[in-house]
Amino acid sequence: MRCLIVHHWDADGISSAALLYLLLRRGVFGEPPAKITNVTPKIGIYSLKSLRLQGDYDLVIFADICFPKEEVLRLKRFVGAEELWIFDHHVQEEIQEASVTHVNPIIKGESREKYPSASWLLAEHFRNYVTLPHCEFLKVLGAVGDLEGGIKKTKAYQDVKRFLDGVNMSFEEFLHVVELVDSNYRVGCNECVEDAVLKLLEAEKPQDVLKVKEWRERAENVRAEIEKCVSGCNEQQKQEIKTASGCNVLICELDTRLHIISAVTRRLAAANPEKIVVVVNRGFEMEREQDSFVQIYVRTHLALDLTPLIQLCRAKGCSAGGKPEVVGVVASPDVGTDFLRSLKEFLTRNF
Ligand SMILES: [Mn+2]
Repeated sequence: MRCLIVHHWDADGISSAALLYLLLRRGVFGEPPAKITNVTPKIGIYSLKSLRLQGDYDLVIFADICFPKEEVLRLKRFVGAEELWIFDHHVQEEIQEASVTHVNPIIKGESREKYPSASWLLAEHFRNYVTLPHCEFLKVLGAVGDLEGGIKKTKAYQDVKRFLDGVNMSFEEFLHVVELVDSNYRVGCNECVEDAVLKLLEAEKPQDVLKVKEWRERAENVRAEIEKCVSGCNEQQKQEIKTASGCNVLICELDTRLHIISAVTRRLAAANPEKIVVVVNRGFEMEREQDSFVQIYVRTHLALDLTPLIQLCRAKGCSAGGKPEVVGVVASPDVGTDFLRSLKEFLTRNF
């Protein structure tokens, strides 16, 4: 049996892929595979087109990422797989097809506190089959990766706390572990992300991650660039608009080659909890193509549901995804400027 894992590039995607290796090797999906490969789409581009695939597989598993039904089925046919599984917790349409199993309790109405990450979902889904300390580490790493400090407000935090006490690590130190794992995608390196899954399989406890020298160096550069962008936003002339119901929308423009828009948006939203924060990055370039894609992130601490934005973005030909409190968009250069205007109008009218 040969298995292909397609995973998101962030700490949750990486942890989920590593968890899948452990589960597969323990025979959770039938006889342990003779070959397991993991791939992530081109960082920042939510499209299957950007996957570099070779060879045939019997089983494909998606972790912490999903695509429209047609693309998922095309991939399955392309690699000749008989079976495909999806484990995700983002807001998406359910794929109902023979030989496709879509596991996403969030779209079935389950509470997001119960499933804060894809890693958590995997660990819970297979809890009766596998219990290893290593699984617990990966489960917690994905969840803290996705929610950071926000996890303290969820019920899941009890488990996180118990785990951290057990390995004798503070929450702040563990955030540093997340930062090191995330640095692999933030520098825009696909190979680094894919390799990080294998490195995590060797790291049995969080302290082992802190010793990985390349990750420490990457994280150092990333941290400096995030600080530069956040202070740049604070110094920029304030671009604010007001929505129909009186919310303030704060808009900030970045120019960075690193994939830090989500981190910068998170920081600005935390500093402006009464606003909807929109961050735009035009500095992000594809490696070969010269065209600049426009990345946009919207995040708010107001208890709003931003997911209707996803539909708007897709209708305008952009790729988009997210959760009620955060939506990420990639717009191709030709729709970039127009799209931004539509986005502002949409926010003004609907929030
Ligand atoms: Mn996730």
